Amino acid sequence: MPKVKALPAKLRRDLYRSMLRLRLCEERLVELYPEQEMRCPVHFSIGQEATPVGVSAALRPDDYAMSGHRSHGHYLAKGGDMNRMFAEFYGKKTGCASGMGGSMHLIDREAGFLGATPIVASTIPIGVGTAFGSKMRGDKKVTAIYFGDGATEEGAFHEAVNFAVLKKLPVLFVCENNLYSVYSPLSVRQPAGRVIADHVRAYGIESLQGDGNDPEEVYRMSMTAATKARRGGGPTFLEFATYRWLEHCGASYDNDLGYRSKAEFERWKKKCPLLRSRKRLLKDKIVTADNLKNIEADIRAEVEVAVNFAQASPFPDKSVLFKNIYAGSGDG
Ligand SMILES: Cc1ncc(C[n+]2csc(CCOP(=O)(O)OP(=O)(O)O)c2C)c(N)n1
Ligand SMILES: [Mg+2]
Repeated sequence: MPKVKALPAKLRRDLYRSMLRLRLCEERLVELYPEQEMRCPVHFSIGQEATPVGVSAALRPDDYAMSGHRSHGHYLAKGGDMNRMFAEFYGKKTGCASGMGGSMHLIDREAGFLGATPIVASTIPIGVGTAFGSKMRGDKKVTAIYFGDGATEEGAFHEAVNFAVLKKLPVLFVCENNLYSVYSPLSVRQPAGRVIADHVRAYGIESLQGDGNDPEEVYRMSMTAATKARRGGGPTFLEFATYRWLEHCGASYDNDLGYRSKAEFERWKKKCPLLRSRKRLLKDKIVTADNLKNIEADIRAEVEVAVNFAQASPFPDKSVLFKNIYAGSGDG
């Protein structure tokens, strides 16, 4: 591989910090979830932090992003409010979806995070619509749409890619390929030997694969794609290889179920995006051990503020229960 120029030190440090923020948020969530005060299903992305962080660093604050059921990292990395995220987990009025949505319905319009819904692939055409709007307005904004390998098996994905290519829309299709859809590995879902990125290329879209556990690689690829999109060059499909550590849904490990091997799990744990980044930053003298400690302490304090905010917030009033269920039934 040709040698690439190193990224600026500050950016490399920021990428690490941002990943640690996602990790510590979710680790705190793992501790608190069994208390049963948060009653929404939760899909963790521990192990998958590098992709949202690398993509978001390539986006501008007013660019857009959308996601699905596993969206904490996508929301936070795009600038979503941490206090309001925890409040949403607790079903509180101060939550980012007013406590009505839970973990799978995060939204922060001010941060450009236009929403997440758990119907697999459902936000892909919506994100393409957003990008279509940007193109019509000429506002130079880019939309990043996150989804898993499983979502590429949905019809909505294929229609959306075709339309984005046809209209040359400013979209980053970001596929986090973690090898599984719930307990089903790719081998029982797609023909042997298929590479998702190759398959999708047939639509006439630039389609690339990258290391989804390396925030710097994700950043470089996303930056190239975002710059192209902003200049009118159309969409890019980015397939990032990564791995979820915890069970599909919930705060436990589920390796005892036998749907994936211990050896595979251990192999991916060694590729922990934080571990690798930390090693590289120390080796390149971008940070010291003391810097790392301070970064961690700062983030832990921020997370505690968010948890306290959420716990101290009131529940929504019962009168809102039937609002926002059908168009026109709520406040907007
Ligand atoms: C249309 C639809 N079908 C099935 C489900 C149930 N379901 C929820 S998450 C999930 C797995 C999706 O896998 P993938 O897209 O690879 O995302 P990952 O969970 O691996 O991040 C499934 C099948 C759903 N929510 N929506
Ligand atoms: Mg998957």
